[in-house]
Amino acid sequence: MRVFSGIQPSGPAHLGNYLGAFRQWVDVQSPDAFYCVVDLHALTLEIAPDVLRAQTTDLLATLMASGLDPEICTIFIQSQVPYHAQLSWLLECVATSGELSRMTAFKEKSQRQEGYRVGLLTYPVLMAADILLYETEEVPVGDDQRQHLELTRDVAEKFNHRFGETFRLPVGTQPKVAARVMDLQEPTRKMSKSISSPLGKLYMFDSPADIEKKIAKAVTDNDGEVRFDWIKKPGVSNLLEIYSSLSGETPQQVASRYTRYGELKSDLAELIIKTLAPLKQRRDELLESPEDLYRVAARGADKAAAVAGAVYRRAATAMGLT
Ligand code: AQP
Repeated sequence: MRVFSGIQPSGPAHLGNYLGAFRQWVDVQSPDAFYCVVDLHALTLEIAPDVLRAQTTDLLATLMASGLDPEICTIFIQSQVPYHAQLSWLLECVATSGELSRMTAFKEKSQRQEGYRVGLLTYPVLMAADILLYETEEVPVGDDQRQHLELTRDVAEKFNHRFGETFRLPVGTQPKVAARVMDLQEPTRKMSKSISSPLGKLYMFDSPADIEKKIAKAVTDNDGEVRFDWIKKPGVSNLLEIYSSLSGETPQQVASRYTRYGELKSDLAELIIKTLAPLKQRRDELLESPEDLYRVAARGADKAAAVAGAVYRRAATAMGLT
C-alpha cells in the first residue's frame, strides 16, 4: 500500500499532530511509505529563515522519536525534491481560483494576514502535488485535512480527464479517536500550531509543569458532569477523547470513572506526561547530532526523487511539455 503524508514546520509538533497524524504514520510505515517535512508550505506564514531551518530539523527528530524508522520507510524534506514545486505549477494550471478560495483553512488564515500571500491561496495545490507525485493510495491525516484531500482528488480527476490517465486517486484515513484534537481554550476549534493561543495548544515536548498547567486550565463548562457529548460539552469531550486515544479505552469508559473535572484533568496530565517522556528523551538525543538527521533526509530525498521524478515527467509529457 503506497502511503504519503507530511507536516509543516510551522512550529513544534502539538498533541493533535501526534494523535491525529504521527501515530497513524507509525502504524502503516513500510518500504512503500513516504513521510515528509513540508517546508515549502511553511513559507505561506511569516517565518524567519533560521526559525524555519531549526523547526525543520526539530520535526525530523520528532518524527523519528515518535517511531518512524528510516530503515523501514522514507523520511525526507519537501524542498529537497524539486518535483513538488514543479508539479504544483502544472496543477495550478488545472485548479481554479473558485475551488481554492472555498478552502476553510484559506478563509481562516487569510483573515489573519493583511494582503495575504498568494501561496496561502495556492498551497492546497502544492499539497495535491505532494500526494500525487508518489502514486499514493492512502494519506493518513487528521480530520482537518478532509477538504484538502477532496481537492487533491478533484484536481487529479480533472487532469486525468483532460490529459489522459496520469494520477492515481488517493483516499484519506483518520484515526478512530482524536482525529481532531481541539484547542484547550476554544474547544470548538481545532488545536493549531499557528492559530491557537499558548494555553490552547499543548506541544508534544512541553515541560511536565506546562502540561499540568495547560490541562488544568483547559476550558470545560459549569454543569460539573463528566460526560462525553461533543455538542453540549466540547471541552470535557476533548479531554475524554485525548484520554481515550492514549489509554485505548472508549471516551465513555473513561467518563464513567470520573465524577469531577479536577480528577480527570490531573490523571490526564499524568498520562500525557508518561506517554511523551520517552519520546522527548529520544528527540533530545537525536538533536544532539543534526548531521545524522540531515543524512537521513538526504537519503530519503534520493529515494523520493526516484519515484516522484517518473510521475512528474509523465504529467509534464501528458500536458505537452517537451
Ligand atoms: N488538532 C489536530 N488534531 C488532529 N490532527 C491534527 N493535525 C493537525 N492538527 C490536528 C494533523 O497533523 C498533520 C500535520 O499537520 P500540519 O502541521 O502540516 O498542518 P495543519 O493541519 O495545518 O496543522 P496545524 O497545527 O494547524 O498547523 P498550522 O497552524 O501551521 O496550519 C496533518 O495530518 C493534520 O491533519
